Amino acid sequence: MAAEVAAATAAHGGSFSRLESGSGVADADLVLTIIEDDAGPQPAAAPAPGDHATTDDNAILRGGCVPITRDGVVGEPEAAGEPEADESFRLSRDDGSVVVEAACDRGLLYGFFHVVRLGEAAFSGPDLVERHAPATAMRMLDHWDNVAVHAVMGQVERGYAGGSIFYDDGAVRADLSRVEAYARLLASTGINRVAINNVNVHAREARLLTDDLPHVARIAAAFRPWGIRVHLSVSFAAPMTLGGLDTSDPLDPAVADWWRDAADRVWAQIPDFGGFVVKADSEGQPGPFAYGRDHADGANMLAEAVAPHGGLVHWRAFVYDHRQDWRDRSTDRARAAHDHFAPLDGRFAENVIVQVKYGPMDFQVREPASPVLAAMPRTRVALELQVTQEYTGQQKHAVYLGRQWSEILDFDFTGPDSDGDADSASRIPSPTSVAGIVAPSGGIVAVSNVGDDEFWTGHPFAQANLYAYGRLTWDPAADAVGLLDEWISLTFPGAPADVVDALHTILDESWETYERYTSPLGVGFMVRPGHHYGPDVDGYEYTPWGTYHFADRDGIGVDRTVATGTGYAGLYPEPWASVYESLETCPDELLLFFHHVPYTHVLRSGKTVIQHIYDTHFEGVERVEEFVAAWERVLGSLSGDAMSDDDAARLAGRVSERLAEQRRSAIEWRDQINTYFYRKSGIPDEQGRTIF
Ligand code: GCW
Repeated sequence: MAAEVAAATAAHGGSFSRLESGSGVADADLVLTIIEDDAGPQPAAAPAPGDHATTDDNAILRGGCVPITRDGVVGEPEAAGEPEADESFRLSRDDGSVVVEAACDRGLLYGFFHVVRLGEAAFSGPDLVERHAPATAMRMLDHWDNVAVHAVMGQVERGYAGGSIFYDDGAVRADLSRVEAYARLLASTGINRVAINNVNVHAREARLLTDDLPHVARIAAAFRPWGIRVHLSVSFAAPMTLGGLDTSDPLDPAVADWWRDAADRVWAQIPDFGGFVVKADSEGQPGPFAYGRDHADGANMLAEAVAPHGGLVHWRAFVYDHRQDWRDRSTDRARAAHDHFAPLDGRFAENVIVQVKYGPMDFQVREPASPVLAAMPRTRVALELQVTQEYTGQQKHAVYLGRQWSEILDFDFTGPDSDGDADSASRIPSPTSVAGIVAPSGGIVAVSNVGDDEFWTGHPFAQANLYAYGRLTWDPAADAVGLLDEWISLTFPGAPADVVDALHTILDESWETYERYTSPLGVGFMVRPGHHYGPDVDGYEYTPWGTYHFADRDGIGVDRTVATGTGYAGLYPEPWASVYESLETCPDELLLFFHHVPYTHVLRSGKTVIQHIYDTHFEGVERVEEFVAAWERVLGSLSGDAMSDDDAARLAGRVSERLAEQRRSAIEWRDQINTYFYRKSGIPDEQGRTIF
């Protein structure tokens, strides 16, 4: 296979330069040839049709239009808001021969990865013809990487996999070979946009937009052959800090001019640049509020600057008062994004995407879907997920998040009993589900979990999250455990059945396991302030951050009802507003998010709240102990044909060390949570287990 791919590579300006390695497909089974068809412009060094076909070919890629060359020259500019260049492909199998056809080279790329993913299975089974297309054109990863090492956050904010793959020693890396490999890796999952710096834009990082542009252009060149566009996070105060103006008022013409010039300079160097990501008036970042303007004023001014280039503005909806008074029971952080953004629906420019975290708080292990997603039908909205495990074990704990994301993507705003569930057969999400709302609109974004760590993600199993995230952006209806299967078979090709079983034992329900031993019933947080790792029940209880549980001797939970609480439940469309409002219908797993209840309140499961807390915390630790045992049982089976002894030893060492920490941490969570609530409530565990 390698020779044919290499030949195709030359024709496509290097696009396929590395596809042959690590595909896991035996040489004899896959011979690739790219045959140009009539659609679209031909690449400069296009092979003649059939050039690389050989008589024993049994897989052929056909494709044509190449809208963007390796140097970033855009063939046909895409109008803002138009669908992206066609990324779809057609796969047909006829008597064991597989043909992938696509109108554009990106479709070919995805078709190629599809065949690699299927492996031997691509060539067996009945004849078929399938068309594959991504559910959304916007499949993005945001890096929270800093150029410089930040005093408190380190280099990568909420990064748990070492330093940045983009920057080193205060500058863009001279050697971007790791970024090239990363680009291939992301493309194989379906990602097509990457923001390369932290949304908290510090002084050094602000200059990526100006002084560092030639280096940003190098990063863009590394991503380009893989169909991935680069975006930058920018500071709203840049006209002042970089431009020397005395204001960054979005309605001041000098400010708008400054941004227009800045955008012109970016696109002059990077013709396929994606656009700007903005965190404004949030957690101390500058924004339009300082000038009495609102988020639409701010976003639209930037949108106008990037519009001539087909650029986008991702404007984050993560806006809340992080200096609130805990004594003030009327302020509810959960309401904030809705209160700020819903009234602005219809005012945002067409090339603004309002980027909304999946829940109303902050990437907790369990939150209801953000009502903002359903509240802005005249605005392009994107869903924001967090692949980096800030609140879900920081890549020390094995926590597979694919299940959580599937649940969020499937959440249907028309109600729990409607038939509007994402239809996995047709792969078309219900238009009223989260996936259905964002797919034709702003798409899906997530915070990356990758760093310069030798396993990319710190915990080797956290790679499964990166993989599943990309795959879910392409197909939000994909089965999350099925994606885990894919990841296991691609990452550990040929692994013996006991290893595969152990990986499933550990990962399949690891999200629920993590939920069990940490904060209960949707109440969230209870983590140590600042770094957010490990338990601290009252860590945030009397702080300005707005993340409270209100536990006292009688009960726990936040009253977010319309009748007696903050009114948050009423921000949902019916029937959810009523479902969440009522104690009878509120789902158990979100009970303490919506209600303050006595410890003796009986859940729909039949257990009291306090007994549920005890039981889940004991069970959570027991499950982690099963993870440890499952891993120990297969340590001797890791090395084999597909993994050298050295690789197996490195993998075993890293995973064992992380599992030991997960076990220690889970016990710490169990004992602190159980003890805290036992002491508050005075109610003993029905089973008389040890509580301190
Ligand atoms: O979850 C919080 C994090 C911050 C982060 C912020 C955000 C980049 O603790 O580190 O800042 O969210 O999403 O902007």
